Amino acid sequence: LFKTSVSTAVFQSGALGTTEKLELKNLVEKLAELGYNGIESLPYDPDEVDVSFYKTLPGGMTVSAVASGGISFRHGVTFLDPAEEKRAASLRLMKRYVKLAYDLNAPMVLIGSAIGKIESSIDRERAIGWLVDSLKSCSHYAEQMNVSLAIEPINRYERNFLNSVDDGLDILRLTGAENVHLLLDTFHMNIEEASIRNSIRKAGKEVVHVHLADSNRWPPGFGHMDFKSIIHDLREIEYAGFLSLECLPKPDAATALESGIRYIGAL
Ligand code: LER
Ligand code: MN
Repeated sequence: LFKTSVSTAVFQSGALGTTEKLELKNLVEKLAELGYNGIESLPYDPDEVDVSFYKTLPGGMTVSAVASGGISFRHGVTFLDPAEEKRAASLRLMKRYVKLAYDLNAPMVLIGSAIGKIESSIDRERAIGWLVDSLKSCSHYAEQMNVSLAIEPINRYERNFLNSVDDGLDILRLTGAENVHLLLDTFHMNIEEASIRNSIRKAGKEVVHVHLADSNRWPPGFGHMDFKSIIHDLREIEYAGFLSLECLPKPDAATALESGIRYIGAL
């Protein structure tokens, strides 16, 4: 049986373009009641997080991961910003997310949209060099706190490189850090991977976190992806992390939460 969690992105207006908003307190109570094992926190700013709240979660829930998307969509900076001071700002922020993960006893920081895009004025190799340098710097910092980093391949409509598992594995190779791994998001995989099965097998032990959403980014079961097969493949690679629901709050937030865990549990 896999551990399950839900990303607060599902309920925050702004993230994922969603409009529904649930009070965090109500959300965690609902998650515990439904039998989830954890919550994935997506704080817009690490300093705004009430650490004590996350330390006393109901039902023995833990923080499955801290997501760092706020770096780009709240603070407007990324690892690949052409302006050096903005790249430096994104790195400083990322380290605050790492410290937050440590404070919340979360095993990892998720690095997705904070990576940014390669601007047309910037040479690709140079941009990848910036990314790798930032990841190395973060990984050294995170290592001291026993926190891992999970890089997320994101589909081509949101990012103009690092879209597939192969691309992610390339970045891991270039970074060469023991605590930098991969986050696989089934929604992005459905768009980018030639074979989800082969990509999961190829990623193997590098998979440390999984985002679940169906082909239309609704909860699993509302689109046309074969989750039975995905779950089978994750078992085969002996995946031991969380299956974390990161979907649109469709058909509505309560149904997304309820059907999410029911569907996963039945597979
Ligand atoms: C974040 O985990 C993600 O999947 C992105 O699509 C959000 O922009
Ligand atoms: Mn995701």
